[in-house]
Amino acid sequence: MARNKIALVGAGQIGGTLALLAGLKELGDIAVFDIAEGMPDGKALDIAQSAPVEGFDAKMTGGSDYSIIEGADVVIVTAGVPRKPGMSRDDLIGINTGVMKTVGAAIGKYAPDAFVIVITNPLDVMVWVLQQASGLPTNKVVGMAGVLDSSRFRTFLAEEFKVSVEDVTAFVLGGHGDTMVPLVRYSTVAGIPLPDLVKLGWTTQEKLDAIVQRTRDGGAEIVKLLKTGSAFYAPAASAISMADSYLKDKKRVLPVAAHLTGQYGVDDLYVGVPVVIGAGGVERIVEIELNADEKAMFDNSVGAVKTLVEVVKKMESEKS
Ligand code: A3D
Repeated sequence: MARNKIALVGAGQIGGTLALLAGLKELGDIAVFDIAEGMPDGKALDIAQSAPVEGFDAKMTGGSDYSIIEGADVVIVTAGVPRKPGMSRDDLIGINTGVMKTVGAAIGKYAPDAFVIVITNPLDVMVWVLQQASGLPTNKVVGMAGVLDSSRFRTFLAEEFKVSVEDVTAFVLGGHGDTMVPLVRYSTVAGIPLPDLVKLGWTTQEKLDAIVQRTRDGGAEIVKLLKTGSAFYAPAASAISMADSYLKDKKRVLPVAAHLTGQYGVDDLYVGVPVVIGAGGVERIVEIELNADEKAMFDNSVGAVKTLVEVVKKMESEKS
């Protein structure tokens, strides 16, 4: 049986980490594309030379011709520009919309059967643009944000409770931005919901509120420290877990930016919700009931995504 093929469009900080992780986990052969000539070839060669030491088999190819992504089973897109200190994710919209259109068209041409994971910001809008440009079905095109946001939430909670990160589950809904909705009552330590842990005296409501806020600001905290770019290790690990669930038909329930057609009262937008990822791509969208407060936060987040989609539509109509 031939190995799976994973194509990475964008070979920067996240792209390089994705290539290394996909190799270490033996997800398949890896093709790395970037417009910066030589760089994807160099990274592919460097990672290939780590394989004998680490003991994995994967063919690594790099290049600046889109034909190298041909026939990919999974495509992960990080092409574009990241944030610098003082910039919001939304400031990237002008440049990255154009990049998504080009990349989407190339995926439609060379890898029309792939499962596509977009990471480029502003995430929820960029995945919408890329899906349209690619012509791929909406269940095969998703955005990575929720796995990262909930992993940040889990990290902070595990630190607060002094328990293993493995025993903390967290639930984050909504767009990837300052309006994301970490759902406290659906987040647990070994199945015990966070509000019960407050009652048990494990933490206080004030500390929990501070952790929720730190999760919302998780990306900015790292941008401020790095000074020259944004987070890349955890974003790469998060996207790899989504690719793994698709390639192995694991049917994991993961929060991803998925195309909604009426669920949660949202139509034709990509927003972060829990979904089942298996061999069919997004196989099911999990629609949970929200209380009034959660619904208000979710609607606010959806409103922020909708505003950005309108900005893109206006930009495009002014061009034509
Ligand atoms: P970076 O290291 O700059 O890599 C981006 C790469 O894209 C560079 O190597 C560029 O040469 C390349 N590129 C630019 N234009 C094109 C093009 N037209 N075609 C192909 N490649 C191109 O950035 P990064 O890897 O740190 O981040 C990549 C993206 O992910 C940015 O938009 C970030 O904002 C975003 N990001 C998203 C999250 C989410 O959770 C959604 C987290 C972290 C970063």
